Amino acid sequence: VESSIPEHMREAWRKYSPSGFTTKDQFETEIVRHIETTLARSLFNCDELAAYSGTALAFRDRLIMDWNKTQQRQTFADQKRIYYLSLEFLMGRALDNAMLNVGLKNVAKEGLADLGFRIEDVINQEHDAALGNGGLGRLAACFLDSMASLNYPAWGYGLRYRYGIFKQEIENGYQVEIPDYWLDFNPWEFARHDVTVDVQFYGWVNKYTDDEGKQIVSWQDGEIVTAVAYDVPVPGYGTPTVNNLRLWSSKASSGEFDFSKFNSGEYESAVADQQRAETISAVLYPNDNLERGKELRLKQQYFWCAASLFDIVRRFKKTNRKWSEFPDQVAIQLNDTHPTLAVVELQRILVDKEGLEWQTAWDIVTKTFSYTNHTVLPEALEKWSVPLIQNLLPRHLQIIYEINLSFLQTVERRFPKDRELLGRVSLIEESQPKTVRMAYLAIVGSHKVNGVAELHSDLIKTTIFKDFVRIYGPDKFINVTNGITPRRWLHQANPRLSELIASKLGSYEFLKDLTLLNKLEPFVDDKEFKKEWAEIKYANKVRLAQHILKTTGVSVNPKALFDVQVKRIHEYKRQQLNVFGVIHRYLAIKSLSSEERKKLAPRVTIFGGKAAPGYWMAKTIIHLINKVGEVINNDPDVGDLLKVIFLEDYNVSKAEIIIPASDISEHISTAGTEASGTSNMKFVLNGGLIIGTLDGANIEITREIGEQNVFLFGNLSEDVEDLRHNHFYGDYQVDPELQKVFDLIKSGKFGDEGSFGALIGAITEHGDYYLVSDDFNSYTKTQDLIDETFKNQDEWVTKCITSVARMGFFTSDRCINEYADTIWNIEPLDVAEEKQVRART
Ligand code: RUG
Repeated sequence: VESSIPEHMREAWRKYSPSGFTTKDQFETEIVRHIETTLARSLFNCDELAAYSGTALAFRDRLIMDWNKTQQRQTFADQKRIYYLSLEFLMGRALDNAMLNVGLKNVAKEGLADLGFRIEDVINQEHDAALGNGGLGRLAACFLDSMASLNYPAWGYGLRYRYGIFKQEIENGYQVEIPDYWLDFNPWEFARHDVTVDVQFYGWVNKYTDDEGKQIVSWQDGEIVTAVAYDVPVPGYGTPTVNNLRLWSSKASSGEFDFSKFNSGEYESAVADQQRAETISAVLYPNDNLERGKELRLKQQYFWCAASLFDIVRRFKKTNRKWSEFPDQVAIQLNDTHPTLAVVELQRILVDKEGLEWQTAWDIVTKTFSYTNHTVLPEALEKWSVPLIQNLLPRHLQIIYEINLSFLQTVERRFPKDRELLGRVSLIEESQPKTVRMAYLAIVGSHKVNGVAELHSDLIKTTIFKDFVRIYGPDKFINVTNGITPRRWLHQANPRLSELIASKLGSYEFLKDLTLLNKLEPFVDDKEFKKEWAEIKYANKVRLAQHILKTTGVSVNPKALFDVQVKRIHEYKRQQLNVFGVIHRYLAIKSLSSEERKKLAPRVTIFGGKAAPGYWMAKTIIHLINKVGEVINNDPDVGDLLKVIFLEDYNVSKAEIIIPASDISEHISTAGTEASGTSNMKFVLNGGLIIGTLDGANIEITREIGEQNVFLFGNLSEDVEDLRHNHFYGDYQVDPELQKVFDLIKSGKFGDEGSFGALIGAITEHGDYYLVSDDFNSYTKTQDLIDETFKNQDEWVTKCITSVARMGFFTSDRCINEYADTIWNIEPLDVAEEKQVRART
């Protein structure tokens, strides 16, 4: 490398290279230095935010050193890397995670106490990095943690949105969206102003033959926007590996506004270009499981794919290898279809820029990419309008057509008599306007396609991608069941439970090998252990009750059963089923005498989650929950027997408080609609039980922990189609108990009969697509069973402990190892030597 220091001068570097703090005194020195010099504050004006900043900077220094070494080690090792392309990374807070992964949280706790701060207050100052909508983005974050913890040479690539997912406020029961500007002070990112890529849009394609008779294709003119890299360190747990997450930010390629316009007084148009460029990475699209086909979104996708591909190719070219070796050095995972243009972009680079033959290039492309599908919902499957692509990316559209032609020719040769098949699998849908089916493009451009839970992987093979299984054979389509990182979702979120488990297992090794949890099972009869277990759950519930009181003003009894449903609000996730169940319970309470009421099990039903701003039905569900809460929480007949809470602005850091406090959580999607779900795993790992349908990962969770430990209900996915048909053509009637709930809503008891009427109408008049009525009886009966079971606390705790002991499978470490072995073909890097060096120092 040209800019590196000559060998004979490196000694000084090595001598003075900082080694980072390890003791409390060193930590205090670092934090005070940062507060006084970096932040220019002093002990006279050091508030909690300054203490957070100082602590974060001290830990950041440590991470940077490991990060630099990791990058050097990976470069020297020169082995295959995995690049994880995701438009969303829902990272949450970084400080607590960094402290735990580095293993110095206690040092920080004591050091901060000496300096006058409680570590919890300091941690709470951090703004969540919320660059994602829900499960898909959080999965990407768990994967980064696992890839680093397992020492895989891995990079994440994403967009550095200036605004993450909006903040949700509830006003008069309605969701209100507030922009989430999160970059005021972000010590976890490093602007690499020297790492930039110019990305082209619009323009036209010039095809000509050069003097040597070679076909040249050149994409000309249009608009250039510059991508600037921002790097975020991703520390592994208990390892020196710190991987890199590279996020791209957009800026005008000229760098500045137009000075000549400025001088002539045209201030607005002088900055217009700059603003247009910056708009690309300005805001995360707030839709979960919904695609809307907007040009800016397509621009975001291409901007990010082009910058990432340029960067990956640049790194590969430094190794001076032949192009044929590209797939031996590079694996690229497409997280959903959002990065599918990367397939087209790599083909463009190889053919137009590097001069490879079409087929040679295409072989490299398909060996490099693999694609994860996360949904079968039609409204979430991306389709881009052909005229839109034609205008924005004219060369890419040509390449897509060429890929399609060659693919359809292959299909035709294999299935010569099946004309309809060609129409069905074509990458182009002959609609008005024509569209590009991005999932099909991703399949054709990849060597492996995976679903995210067994049922889901089976469903994609038998429904949306059935024809492709025929064409490519079944081996291309595999399942990798999702997982979660136990570092954040047990150790960080529930430190007391983690400590109790460690005390029984003898170490924290289970955080690296979650299957060790099975050693807990023999302790299910240990009275003292069970008592401590129950005490920890109770303490977590007290903490949540305090949060509820502070944020909603409602006082809840921590001894009641806490029933939680927190996730994005979506009709398929069926929060409406839950709230109808709540009203049913309310009616039941009201019908009892005060003596009979004493026998009931008190319950707190807790909801949380955001609705996409344009999703009216989802917003109406939020409104109904809040209105139902207002009535029930203020009804003296009900008292502690039932409380209904909607927690505002559900996000990763709130999940860390809510999940450990749950007794029962709800994963009640219509069978066949939730690809996996991952919060189901988090809740069980934290000693909560679940009520769920036979959908997504609920099925595998049940298999692992045992049917006796799960409250299952509802129709099966194989029956959904017939049931839906029956709603229109059979003698369909709404469940009579549900009808009573509807009658109460319609009476105006909860206000706003008009819009709530639409929620009811979806079920009574518009075919009940999500099978709310079909599953209602089974749902409420199962809730009654939960009440009964909860009364026997000893039996309940036994179920919880047994379940936790059997959750080893659901770590994202297992999941990442499966991707590495079956899809990426990559090996972890050996860090034993580095660990020894560290142990000696
Ligand atoms: O809805 C799915 C979840 O079931 C799944 O657990 C998660 C991670 O695999 O991805 C979610 N998802 C799907 N988010 N967006 C989509 C649309 O493709």
